[in-house]
Amino acid sequence: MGKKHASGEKEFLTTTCSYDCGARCLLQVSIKDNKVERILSKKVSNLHITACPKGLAQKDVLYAKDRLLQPLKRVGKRGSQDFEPISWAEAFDRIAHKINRAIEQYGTESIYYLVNTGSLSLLHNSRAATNRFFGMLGKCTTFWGNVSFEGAVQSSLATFGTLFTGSTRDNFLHSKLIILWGWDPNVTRFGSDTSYYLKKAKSTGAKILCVDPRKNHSCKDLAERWISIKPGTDTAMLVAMAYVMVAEGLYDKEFINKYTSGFEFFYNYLTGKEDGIIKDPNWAAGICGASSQDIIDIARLYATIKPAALATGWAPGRTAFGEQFHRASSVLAAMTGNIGNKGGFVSGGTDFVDLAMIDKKIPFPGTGHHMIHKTRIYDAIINKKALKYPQCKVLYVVGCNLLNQYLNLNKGIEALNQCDFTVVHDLFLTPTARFADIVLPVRHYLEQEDIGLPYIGGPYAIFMNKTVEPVHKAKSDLDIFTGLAEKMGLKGYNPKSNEEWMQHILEKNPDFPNLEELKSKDIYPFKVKRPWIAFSKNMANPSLRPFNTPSGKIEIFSTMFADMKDPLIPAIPRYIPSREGPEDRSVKDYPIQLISPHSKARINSQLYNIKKIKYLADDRIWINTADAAKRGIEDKDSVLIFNKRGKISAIAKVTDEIMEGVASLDQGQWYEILENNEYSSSVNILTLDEPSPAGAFPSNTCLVQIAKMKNQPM
Ligand SMILES: Nc1nc2c(c(=O)[nH]1)N[C@H]1C(S)=C(S)[C@@H](COP(=O)(O)OP(=O)(O)OC[C@H]3O[C@@H](n4cnc5c(=O)[nH]c(N)nc54)[C@H](O)[C@@H]3O)O[C@H]1N2
Ligand SMILES: Nc1nc2c(c(=O)[nH]1)N[C@H]1C(S)=C(S)[C@@H](COP(=O)(O)OP(=O)(O)OC[C@H]3O[C@@H](n4cnc5c(=O)[nH]c(N)nc54)[C@H](O)[C@@H]3O)O[C@H]1N2
Ligand SMILES: [Mo]
Repeated sequence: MGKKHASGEKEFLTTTCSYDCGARCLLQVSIKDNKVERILSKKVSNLHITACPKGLAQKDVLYAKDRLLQPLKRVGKRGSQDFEPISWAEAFDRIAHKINRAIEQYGTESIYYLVNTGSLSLLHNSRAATNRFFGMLGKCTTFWGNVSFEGAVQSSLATFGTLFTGSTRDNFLHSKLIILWGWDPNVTRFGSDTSYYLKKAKSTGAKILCVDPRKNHSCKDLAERWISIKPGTDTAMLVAMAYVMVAEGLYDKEFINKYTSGFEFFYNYLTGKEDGIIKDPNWAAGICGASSQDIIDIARLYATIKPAALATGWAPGRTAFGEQFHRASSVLAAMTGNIGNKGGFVSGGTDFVDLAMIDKKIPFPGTGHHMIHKTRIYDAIINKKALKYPQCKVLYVVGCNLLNQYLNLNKGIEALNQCDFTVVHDLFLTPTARFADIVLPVRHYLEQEDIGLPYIGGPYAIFMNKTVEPVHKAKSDLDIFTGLAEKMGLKGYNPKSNEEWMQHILEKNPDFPNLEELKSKDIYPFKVKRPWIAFSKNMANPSLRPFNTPSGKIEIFSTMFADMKDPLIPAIPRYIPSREGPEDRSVKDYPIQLISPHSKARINSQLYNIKKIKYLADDRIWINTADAAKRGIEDKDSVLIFNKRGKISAIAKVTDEIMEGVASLDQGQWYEILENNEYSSSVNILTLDEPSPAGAFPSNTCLVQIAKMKNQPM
């Protein structure tokens, strides 16, 4: 099947997005006179991957009036939008000069670089292109900690010895019970086919429950019951569920004996043998806000309905002790025998081991950088004591709207104001780009060839056609670094053509077809037995050491964590009360726990500037009816949300679909510098830049106060 169908003067070409929702939907693009006319979702038989409105709105991104067309140099104040166009030659000149001078005077470690989500396609992958460049430059300073799911990463490594704990989404068709725990896939996707299979599972009789501080979209669409829970207290509830299973003899002893190690330590913790505190439902109810009867009910259901999926999202892991959430839910999956089986589910990060995004892209040399946790980026730049961190002389940011998406934004402004020289690659003049000295425009994926691979769901690959010629001077990250490397005399940065790189990437992975075959098809489904289920092989053959952990078993007692000897990273999963949680003393002044979910209308902060998609946004702050009444707040009132770190404003959505004591404001609204008592709605003005002990990015741990604005806008 060719994919270029001529019909009159129109052409149709297929591609997919390269966004960080992880889904990859087949888009059919119609083109006339080198212009994209329309984008539609293209059906594929046997795969259920209908595109979402964000993918279908890409014409508006490609032709957005504010799209960057050429390199820019800042001429106004930092944070302003005063920039002047310059040529690529001048941009490379200036950057090369600054980098060379910083290295001469302060060493390579004074070059800080940060790359985040940007493009996640395989060829023009922002991370691979950036890491390769700075890897060749020498020992620079960069950042660790996956902002999305480091809690899950650490938990999966400790418990299972691998990151790949998922299964193909058709596995839900075998689940008789599905608990959506801090998970809203009808918004966040988690694979193009996830919503389809969840809906189908429901229609064929699966019982679906939801545990979340909010009655979220998926909860409304799918669940028969919503159990509300205070953010950051999930581990207490999970632990009490484990207690019920132990007390009532409901857990799968055979599974625990055969496949796990260290259960006795967890048992002693649950029953109070260890510390005198029995972790029963009454104990947990006092912490998490769910009733003890709800905890008992859900424990009994999960222990007795088989198979069952405790389907965990990543948001509960983005809390001050986020790793404990993923660990506790992994232990419950073991206690109910729901690992490696049809219809089970294991908490974690990525899906399909052989197709993982790791090392399947452009290789990069050098891993010897100075590493700082991502939440510490501003401290490191400000570097008041100049002790712990190398001095930052150049900050190089690729595909990251740092000054919006990272925590403690006001500290971020202070830091970026202090940077000697900042470079940003982006498609738009984002809040972060406005603080840069040089901004370099990147291409949209509709303007270049590439390979798309979902990181969850599928599995399949999509050849991404170049649908139109770029109508301006933007380059891909790879081309930008190629130009800069040439200017700086870094030999061997890009020895291959794009075509050769794609061949190289495909050859490295035995599951991929060759480039010719990939190009000849709209979509290439991988040949796997469905459902593909992580650990099914380990379960089938529990011979000597089926798991890649020190004990060879699923580690309920983690040797990896025990070796750290840090009471805040305990060897068994534990509930640990956290700062800015419901048990923190600062609730006196800031009594509301604020969470910031991902928006249906955006991918993180992307698409915020695209009008066509605004209709999907819910940018009001959800506040419970009782909390609103106490503050004299009515629906649609303007409110101020504040704590010690800053102040933002938003319109109130007064509702019982969020529990009392919790508020929710979608992340990703752009920070704007405003005057005259006007406040931006960028939620990270309020969050604290402090990682969890194992390195999670705790955006959902944040206490605030909310008040009605004195002067309501007309
Ligand atoms: N439309 C859309 N899709 C996206 C993205 C996007 O921006 N927009 N971003 C993508 C990216 S980068 C990522 S990392 C994923 C994020 O995926 P997740 O982290 O799973 O998504 P969130 O929307 O943050 O939160 C999911 C649910 O968790 C709830 N929640 C928040 N805190 C807690 C808690 O402490 N406990 C419990 N039980 N529930 C809690 C929220 O109310 C929400 O309903 O989504 C990806 N998909
Ligand atoms: N409060 C709060 N904060 C959060 C979260 C939360 O739940 N709550 N979630 C966190 C999570 S999970 C994530 S992943 C982060 C995301 O944080 P970021 O990685 O900063 O995500 P985006 O806002 O999508 O910014 C990506 C930028 O890359 C640009 N871009 C797109 N394609 C390309 C390309 O090919 N090359 C280059 N150079 N740039 C490109 C886009 O225009 C955009 O400005 O936010 C985190 N921040
Ligand atoms: Mo993320």
